[in-house]
Amino acid sequence: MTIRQLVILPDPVLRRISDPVGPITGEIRTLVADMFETMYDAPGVGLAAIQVGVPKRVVTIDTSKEEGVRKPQVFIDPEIVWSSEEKRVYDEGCLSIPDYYGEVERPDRVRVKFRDLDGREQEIEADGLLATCIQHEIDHLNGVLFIDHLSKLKRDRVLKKFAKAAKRDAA
Ligand code: K2U
Ligand code: ZN
Repeated sequence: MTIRQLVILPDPVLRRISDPVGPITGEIRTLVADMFETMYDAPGVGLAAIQVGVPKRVVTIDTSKEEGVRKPQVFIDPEIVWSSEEKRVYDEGCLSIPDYYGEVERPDRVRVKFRDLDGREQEIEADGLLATCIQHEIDHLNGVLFIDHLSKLKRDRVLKKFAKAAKRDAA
């Protein structure tokens, strides 16, 4: 397994729309293993394949809070098939937008259809942190970032800050 490099804002790769996975190959299994290693190392509770530069609709999540207890979940070609009317606000962060947080309102509960790593069709209902995280990750698969849900003023401020940092790093 390998810890892969994270794609950081303003890299335009983050704006790509990821492709369906199709058959689950050995390459996809290696990608998933590397995504978990990268996610745990960050640390984070979720990761989309585009965040390690791979435009495939693959998401890894682990919302377990207990120290030393892991509950890894893989979502291949996930799609939200139902969202609750009730909303919930969460102070979100993003491994591709380090050290920046903002309040995002999303449906409190969602039903998600996906395939697991064995290719079996699954459907779950998520609430709490898992609901917020899976919506955040599926946004990534569609080239959407959590800052896109903030005000234009806040979004432009973040984009300017990260563009400046990228220019400084390139010099
Ligand atoms: O996609 C990512 O960048 C991973 C995020 C997923 C996430 C975003 C918002 C809300 C929940 C999860 C990272 O895990 S950000 C770090 C983090 C860790 C614990 C709770 C919230 C955010
Ligand atoms: Zn993110």
